[in-house]
Amino acid sequence: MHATFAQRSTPGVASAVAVFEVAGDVDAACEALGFTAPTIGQASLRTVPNVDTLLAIRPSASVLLLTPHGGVQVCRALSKALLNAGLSRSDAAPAWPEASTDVEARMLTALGHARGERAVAHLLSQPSRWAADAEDVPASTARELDRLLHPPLVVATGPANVGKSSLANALAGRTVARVADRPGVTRDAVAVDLELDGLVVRWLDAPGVDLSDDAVLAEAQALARRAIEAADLVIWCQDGRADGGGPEPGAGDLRIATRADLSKDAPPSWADVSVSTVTGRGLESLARLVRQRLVSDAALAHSGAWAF
Ligand SMILES: Nc1nc2c(ncn2[C@@H]2O[C@H](COP(=O)(O)OP(=O)(O)OP(=O)(O)O)[C@@H](O)[C@H]2O)c(=O)[nH]1
Ligand SMILES: [Mg+2]
Repeated sequence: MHATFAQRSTPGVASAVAVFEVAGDVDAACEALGFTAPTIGQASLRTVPNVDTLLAIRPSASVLLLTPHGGVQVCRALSKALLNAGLSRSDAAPAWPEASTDVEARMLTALGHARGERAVAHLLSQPSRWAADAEDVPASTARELDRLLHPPLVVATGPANVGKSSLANALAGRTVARVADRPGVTRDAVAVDLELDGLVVRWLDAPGVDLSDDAVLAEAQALARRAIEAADLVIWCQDGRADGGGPEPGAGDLRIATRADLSKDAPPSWADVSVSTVTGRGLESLARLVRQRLVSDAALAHSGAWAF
């Protein structure tokens, strides 16, 4: 069968209705999809099994417009049904002669942009899952897996002079932010892409939250607060020896006790992990915790097909 399809409405964006255009051998395409082709020049209600009941409009012999409900999941399911029926995507990636399926071609294109060990491994496993008609991963899992391709924003915040910038440098393995033993060193937040436990994240090293000595710093803090609102994960950093007690309840999604080498005591009970940028202690655990909070072990272990 020679038939192609393209989603004409914006993929990945929910709307009242979506529009898919099928071109080529429309009769064979409809048969493969499990319904009778509409008469040329007419619009009829049709049901794509397990997907949706939709309006099928046939303006000419070789063109069919399908207008399902516009939810993201419905569109994904229809794309999958069209691929399974033997149609190829005309809006697919550039040609990959070595690809034997449309999904493989899309995977090769995605691979070209993918960064991070886990993104690559997960993309490589998709064509066989699609070929085996594996169930779709649930929407919540897809949202986590999408972070493998679109680096999530992580903001490190906390009091001044506790080692936030030193942490960014230690995780990056190079100097990305200035460090000094006095509060207020970081002004404008410094952003760096880091691979943490196989996941690339955009790490933002924010200025200390507890200083208000000048207008420039106050402005930098206001910008950082906006970044925190948009963040996928907020990391609260505080010196593990803090006498004033632990962080306020709700400070950060993950709480780190810093400068662990300076304390002989057990890590404070408020901390999810205790780190030292001098000895390297806790850095690997921190990387794993960050990755797990953003892309859970359960999402990575899900055997379903991911519409990457
Ligand atoms: N002993 C020890 N010192 C550290 C550690 N991490 C950072 N420091 C020191 O702590 C001081 C402050 O470090 P920064 O990384 O600049 O702290 P910051 O939180 O970014 O500070 P601001 O940008 O001013 O908010 C510096 O003198 C660092 O060398 C650590 O793990 N152990
Ligand atoms: Mg700093």
